[in-house]
Amino acid sequence: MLIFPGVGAFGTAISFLQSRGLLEPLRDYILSGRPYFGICIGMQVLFQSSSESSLPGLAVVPCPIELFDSTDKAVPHMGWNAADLLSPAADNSEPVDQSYYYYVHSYCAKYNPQKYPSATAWIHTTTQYGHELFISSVRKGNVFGTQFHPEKSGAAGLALLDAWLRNPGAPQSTQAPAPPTLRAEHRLTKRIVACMDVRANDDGDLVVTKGDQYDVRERAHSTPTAGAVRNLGKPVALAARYYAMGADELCLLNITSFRHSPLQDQPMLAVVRAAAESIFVPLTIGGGIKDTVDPDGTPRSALEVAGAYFRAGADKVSIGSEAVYAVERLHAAGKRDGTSAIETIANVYGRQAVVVSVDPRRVYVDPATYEGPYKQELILGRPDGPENERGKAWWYQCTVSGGRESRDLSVVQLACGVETLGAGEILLNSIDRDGTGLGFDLDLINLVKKNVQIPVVASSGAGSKEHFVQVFQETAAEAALAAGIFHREEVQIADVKGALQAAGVNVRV
Ligand code: 1PR
Repeated sequence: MLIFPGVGAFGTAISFLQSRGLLEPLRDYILSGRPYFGICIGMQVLFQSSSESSLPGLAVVPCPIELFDSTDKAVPHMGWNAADLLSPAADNSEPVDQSYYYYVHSYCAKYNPQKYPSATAWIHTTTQYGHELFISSVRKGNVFGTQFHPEKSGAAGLALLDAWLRNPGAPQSTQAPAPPTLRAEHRLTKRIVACMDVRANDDGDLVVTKGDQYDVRERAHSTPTAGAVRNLGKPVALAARYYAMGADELCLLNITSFRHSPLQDQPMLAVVRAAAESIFVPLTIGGGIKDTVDPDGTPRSALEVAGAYFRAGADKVSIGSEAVYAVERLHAAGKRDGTSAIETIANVYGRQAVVVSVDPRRVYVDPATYEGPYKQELILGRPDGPENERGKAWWYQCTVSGGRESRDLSVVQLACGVETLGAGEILLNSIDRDGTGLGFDLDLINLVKKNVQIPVVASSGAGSKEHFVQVFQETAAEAALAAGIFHREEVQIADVKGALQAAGVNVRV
């Protein structure tokens, strides 16, 4: 049996297979009738072509892979969505069931039986994203392919893999396939992300910490721990707990790795490796994804650093400071030069694997006299907002090195710039709201959402389950992230999802 999982760009996948002499053996294997299971790019290579690249695919499935239409939705399609069977097996032995599965891709095989009638026999399930239907899995004879990632789809995905391993041949269906119909709404769920900020404590052990407005040291002067790095537990244990509690994604941010080379930072790689062994939802790793030089003088590119994290088990990498510098260079040159970490990583691993973590801080100004460059981006404090914000006006300035240094760049400039460079998602923090429990910064989220097409993860300030309902009702964020309330067990992930369901927000429960 051959399982070919993958995340990446179509052209890179095909040219790697070609250059390693694997393309023809792969075709021969598939045509030999032995069991094949392709996941994501491992499914896409079965198709005849992709608009992502000029290289041809294996052409086992006679239809092309195309880019999603981004006029009515965020692209990439990222998160948990359904997979509807076209013709259920007579004995109900299909591995795909009514569960939600995890998707992360910008390109897909569009459902178009009129244009590609000979591909119809391959269609196993379809899925709706926005107002487009696409082929979310193919199955015929010895071949099975899923656009979604069973290995990242929690218990449902593990059950699917188990069922396929037991019975890899396509079961016979007695029913004629029922053509899918377009629904009024797609079923992509809103995602709940648990975030762990990781750093070495004063004894050199990696711990999960949590700051208030990015200050992670204990403040209370009277306690014996005053001034020490706040320790909220061990990263792998906490990650496993959040997986078991139903988090849709996990995020591990190495918050001090901008100081040194992460390839020397074996404990962080070990944390990722250990977490990925027992956690079957997507894992984003951030901190120190940049070109760097090891202490022995060996240069390491951001691509190498990211590759080490992907091989250790990360699904996405999150870039902070380096993204700010890259957009500054983009503005100075007026065009992309292909060398930034965002571009080089997206080129090999696909844009969906590149998250940009943004750390904006408010700059308060007098709206009556402000004539600076960010006039169009000014926000006026809401009359129903937190008391200390009412009647004030501000713009959002980007920072680097965990908020330690401010740069002459607004959050809108950064968001648009990283989208141009090829980022696939924005993790939108707020230094002002971080750790305050005052709720997400809705104005900030709406401002960024209005300016980009890629998905946005709302972060910072969650203090109650109602804040999650509010962020999804009042903004178009695709996901919401929290740290402190989950670490302190003030709110359970199940309670958040219960409140969202009660409010009519589609979530995975
Ligand atoms: O610049 O590429 O090395 O990346 C550094 C990464 O580390 C960035 O993603 C940056 O956001 C993060 N970081 C750096 N310093 C800190 C700090 O706290 N001192 N943490 C830090 C950022 C913010 C969120 C937090 C939410 C939710 N953490 O991730 O989890 O605000 O918190 P809440 O729910 O408790 O309010 P680079």
